[in-house]
Amino acid sequence: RNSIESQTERTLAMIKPDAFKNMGKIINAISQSGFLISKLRVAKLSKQEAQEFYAVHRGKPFYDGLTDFMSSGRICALELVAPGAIRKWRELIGPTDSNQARAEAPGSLRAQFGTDKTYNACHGSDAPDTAAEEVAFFFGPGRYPGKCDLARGTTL
Ligand code: RTP
Ligand code: MG
Repeated sequence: RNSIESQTERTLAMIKPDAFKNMGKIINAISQSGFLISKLRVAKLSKQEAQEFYAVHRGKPFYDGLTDFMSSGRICALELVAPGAIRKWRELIGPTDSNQARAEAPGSLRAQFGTDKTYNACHGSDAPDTAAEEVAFFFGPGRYPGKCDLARGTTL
C-alpha cells in the first residue's frame, strides 16, 4: 500500500506498428524520463481488436484507416507508472500530428518517430478512466488480445 505503484498514477502507452522497429530507443526514452515500466507486452492486434481499442472513434472519417494501421503489424503495450503519468506520457509523445510535433515539440517521440497525423508512433491514454480501461484491455484478467508468437514471427 505504500509502494510507489499505489501512490502514483498509471497510464497505458503503446508503441504503434510504424514505430515498432524503434522500440528500443522509445523504451530507453521512457526509462530516462522517470517512468516505471510495470507491465509490457508485444502483440499484433486483429482488425476487430483495433476497432475495440479505438471504439471511441467509431463513425469518424479516420476510423477505418486508423484501425487498418493499428492492425498492420506488431505493437508494444506498456503500463507506465509515475506521478502524473497520464499527462507526463502525453507530453513526452507530443501533439497527435507528427508534423505539428516536429514544429512545436521537436524532442517529442511523435516528432522523432512518427510521420503524420495517422502514422504517429505512439498512443497514450487521455484520462484516468480510459487509462484504467486500456490497461485492462491488454493486461486485465483473461485478456490476451493480439496473440503474437515473436519467436516464430507469426500471428497465432
Ligand atoms: P492516441 O489516442 O492514439 O494516443 O492519439 P491522440 O489522443 O493524440 O489522438 P486521437 O484524437 O485520440 O486520435 C487517435 C488516433 O487516430 C489517428 N488519427 N488520424 N487522419 C486523421 O485525421 C486522424 N486523426 C487522428 C491517430 O493515429 C491518432 O493518434
Ligand atoms: Mg486519443
